[in-house]
Amino acid sequence: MIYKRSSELFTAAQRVIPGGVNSPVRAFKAVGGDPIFVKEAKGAYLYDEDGNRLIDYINSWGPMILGHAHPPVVNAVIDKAKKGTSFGMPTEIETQIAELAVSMVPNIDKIRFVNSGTEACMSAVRLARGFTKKDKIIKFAGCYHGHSDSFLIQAGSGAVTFGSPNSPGVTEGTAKDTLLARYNDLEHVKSIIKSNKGEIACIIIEPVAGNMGCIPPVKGFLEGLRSLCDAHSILLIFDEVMTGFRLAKGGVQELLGVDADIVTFGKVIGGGLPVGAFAAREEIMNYLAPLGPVYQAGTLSGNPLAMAAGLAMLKELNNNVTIFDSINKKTEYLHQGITKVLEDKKVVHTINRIGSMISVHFSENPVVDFESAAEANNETFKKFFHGMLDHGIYIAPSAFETWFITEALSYDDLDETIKAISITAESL
Ligand code: KE4
Repeated sequence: MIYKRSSELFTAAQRVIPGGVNSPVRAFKAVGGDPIFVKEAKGAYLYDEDGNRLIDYINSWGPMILGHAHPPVVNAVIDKAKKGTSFGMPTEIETQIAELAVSMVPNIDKIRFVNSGTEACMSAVRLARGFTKKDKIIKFAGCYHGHSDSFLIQAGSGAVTFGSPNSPGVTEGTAKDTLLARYNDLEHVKSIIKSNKGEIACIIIEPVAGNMGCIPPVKGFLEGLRSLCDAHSILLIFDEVMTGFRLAKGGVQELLGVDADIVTFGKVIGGGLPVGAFAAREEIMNYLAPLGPVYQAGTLSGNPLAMAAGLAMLKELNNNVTIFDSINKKTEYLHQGITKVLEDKKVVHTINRIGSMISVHFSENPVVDFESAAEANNETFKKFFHGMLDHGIYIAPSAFETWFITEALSYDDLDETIKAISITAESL
């Protein structure tokens, strides 16, 4: 593959944008080489600035569950834009998408829209602290809840990709209120709660982790967290920015049958436009301004274009729930294909998968938490990434990410992907 034009554009971008990107994980720093500049995308395919067609397994890090430029979403945005792009006033469409989201997701009565997953998680923690009148939070090493100060302690995704899971700029004062636990380790959570009796406002977790690769919760883990939260008056926050409206219509709460107190959303809920949201039962949400004392605001929150994209997306999913089964079957097919070719080539690996989230780890051990994810062979991953790219397959440029499957993928696309893996595996 030739990427001459992308490299030229990257050189120009670096002069005026730090690192040439507006989000670090796009920079290919972890895998080497210059990032690909995309010109346009349709369905399962990206078309880059050099005219290459790539099969996309990032899908904007999750939102494009129905494929790029999905007509109902695009048309909704076009129609809405003709009537104005932002008002800073309430609009009917905000109520429409709120009603639909509340009808799709268990345990939520009210929802507040913001502009990113970071904003949703940051606001959810502030709300939990305000509601419980306690300061400390528990997060899990390797989980990523966006770049708000409280979360950049052993964070996953781009933070760990660049070896800065604890970012400079986060004060000791902030860091001291963030307690760090091991994912899938209930005993560790119990010991932290014991050492901080009466001080913990919430536990925030990716109920299926996606920012250290895909790591599902072991049986009983989420249920154990629910019991601990009930016993100690701690709010359980499910960060479903990645899993929401992807792993099931009602997200992980529906899929695994464990109730959260607050749920955060992003990605799919915006249909590719900047939307985040957080939701809970009425008793909690009514603590938010202008009703209650917990302040949270945003000039572009509930932006009509973003709401139009999100509403069109949620309607598609709500009206065709067979999509979830179809996309899960495609992911299972891909899993089986990858396993076969990597075993044939005797490549040491382990694959984690749940629903339409899947990740390949070049490790002989099970990957169940951040520590075991970090043990995987990153050099092998780099070769794997570039080998796939050379064959027109675009996966996340980091070993600490999940592959995002889109319904737009055909089985021919999956076969092409598996074939590319088979060829790439020869040089691993
Ligand atoms: P944003 O602020 O990036 O919209 O959402 C933050 C966030 C919160 N919670 C979870 C579970 C998330 O996965 C994310 C963001 N995901 C990463 C990809 N793993 C965003 C990619 C990027 O930083 O560019």
